[in-house]
Amino acid sequence: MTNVVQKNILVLNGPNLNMLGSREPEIYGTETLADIKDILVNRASDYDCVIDFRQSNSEGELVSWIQEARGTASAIILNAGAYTHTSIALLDALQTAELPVIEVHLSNVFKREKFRHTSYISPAAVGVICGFGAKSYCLALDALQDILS
Ligand code: DHK
Repeated sequence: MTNVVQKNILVLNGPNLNMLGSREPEIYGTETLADIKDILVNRASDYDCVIDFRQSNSEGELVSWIQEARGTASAIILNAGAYTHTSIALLDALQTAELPVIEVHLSNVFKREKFRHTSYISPAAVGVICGFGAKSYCLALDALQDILS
């Protein structure tokens, strides 16, 4: 008998990502956050994964969700939006979570303004995926299959 262990993947989205679809579509694409959730949930059905997909504009709420993930989630996929470039609080929370973290961005931040080239959260991440639009999230989920197996 095979023992299938289901993995809970917490997918966190930071500020302004609730505006996807209408927000600077030439940079972020035309898919909404709901579209991205659907794509990811669909992809997760190929794996033994459950997706818990959330968005907040509040740094504190994101910190609380990361704290709660310890002991309940198997891994975190995080697009921290602009907090990527500012938040020591998110870095501290991620380092305490003791979970594999994949940092994702829709856009290629390295092709953009210099302030987007710095990430405060990368030191807590296994890896960073950026520039592939909604597919960045799928690539993160793919990467986690190897990490979690
Ligand atoms: C999303 C944001 O909201 C920006 O603040 C980041 C990131 C880039 C993204 O590409 O998904 O700089």
